[in-house]
Amino acid sequence: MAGWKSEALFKKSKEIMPGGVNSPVRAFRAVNQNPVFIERAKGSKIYDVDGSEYTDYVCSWGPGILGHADSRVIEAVKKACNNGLTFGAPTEKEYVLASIIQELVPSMEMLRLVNSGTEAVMSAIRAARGFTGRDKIIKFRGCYHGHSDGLLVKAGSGALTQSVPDSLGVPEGCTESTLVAEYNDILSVKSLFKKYGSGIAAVIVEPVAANMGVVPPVPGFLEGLREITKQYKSILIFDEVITGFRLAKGGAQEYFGIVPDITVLGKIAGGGMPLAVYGGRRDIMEMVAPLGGVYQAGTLSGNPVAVTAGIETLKILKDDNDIYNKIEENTTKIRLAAEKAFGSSVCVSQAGSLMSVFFTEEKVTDYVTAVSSDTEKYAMYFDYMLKNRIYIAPSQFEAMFISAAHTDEDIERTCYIIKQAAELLKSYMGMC
Ligand code: HOZ
Repeated sequence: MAGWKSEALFKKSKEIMPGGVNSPVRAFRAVNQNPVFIERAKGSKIYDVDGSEYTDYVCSWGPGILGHADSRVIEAVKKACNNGLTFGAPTEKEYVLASIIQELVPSMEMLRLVNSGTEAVMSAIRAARGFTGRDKIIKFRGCYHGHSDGLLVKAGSGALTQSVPDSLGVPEGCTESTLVAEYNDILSVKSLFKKYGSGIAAVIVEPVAANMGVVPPVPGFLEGLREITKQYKSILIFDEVITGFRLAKGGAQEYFGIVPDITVLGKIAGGGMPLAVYGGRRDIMEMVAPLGGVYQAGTLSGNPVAVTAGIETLKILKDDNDIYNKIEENTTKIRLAAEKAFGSSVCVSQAGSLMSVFFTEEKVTDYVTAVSSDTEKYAMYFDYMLKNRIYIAPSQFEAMFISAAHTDEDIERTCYIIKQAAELLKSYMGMC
């Protein structure tokens, strides 16, 4: 529960910002609460303005793989700030970051640094369209690729949480080229290709859907996408904003062994600063201005401070061979604890260090099964966790993120609180 200072700030904020927030999912509406306002964070903990400490499993929605305010990243960022905040001109550091990214994600033969995942996806799609000379794209119901017009169609994340998967204010013309298939259902993709094949520029997918809760790909799904896009000379875009540098050093494409034509990165790539990336096959990226006719630009693209945070974070991940095992093991501990505590009344999904507890007896493999989750039960679960100072996503349709800063003690306590939450919910469910 939010303390009085959070409540007071929320009240004032609502006067000047829609819903009192700068991104809808932060408003805690789905869980019938008011948000806690955060003052600072360190390691696995965040602290609100009322002085409460929480073990954080939102991790800024993914960037915080090292935990908060890692001293190595902070020191580098401080130094970078002293040298100037923005130049609007190229720097050596941009080249350094691009090289590290390319080394870790070799399919990105050429790449561009931009500011947000939304911008990176928008640009990636433009490049795919420019390259193929085709207009149509396929996205998947419940996947979220930022809030650009053409992609706010059957979208996940906040759009699903707030029940606006198809936003107002988006002209029909902007979405008429967006085709929607079912995640994990390759037949739904095949039938769209059968109908529109030579008109489809790209298929964009979250290789692990993580914006309708975490829904891993079923065996054969990503392989099927790779095959059919090759067959129709269409571009396969992996939106790895969440999975990039999280599932493995080389992201989901390394984890599952499928190479896309274009990759979109964000979150971890900027080490907690606003930075995102799109890139891929050289022949496609050579279409981007000034080399080619696909336009994309930005005053703050490759911002030196954000780039520094990205470089330091990726260097740490690149040189550490234990992080990925550790965060996946810790996630498995929490998943097993949740499965044991709730039994068959929930479906707990996991991919690497991402997980979700769905309050449904169905096996969650797609949009329909994801939304079969009882969101009221999720709200009760969230409430119990928050009261016990464990900060998880205030929406069923987001992921739980485990970081390298979570200690054994954090994990043990989290498992214990989940067990207590399950007992409470079971007694409540029994009463219903
Ligand atoms: N962009 C994040 C997608 N899961 C959610 C956070 C937000 O929209 O603020």
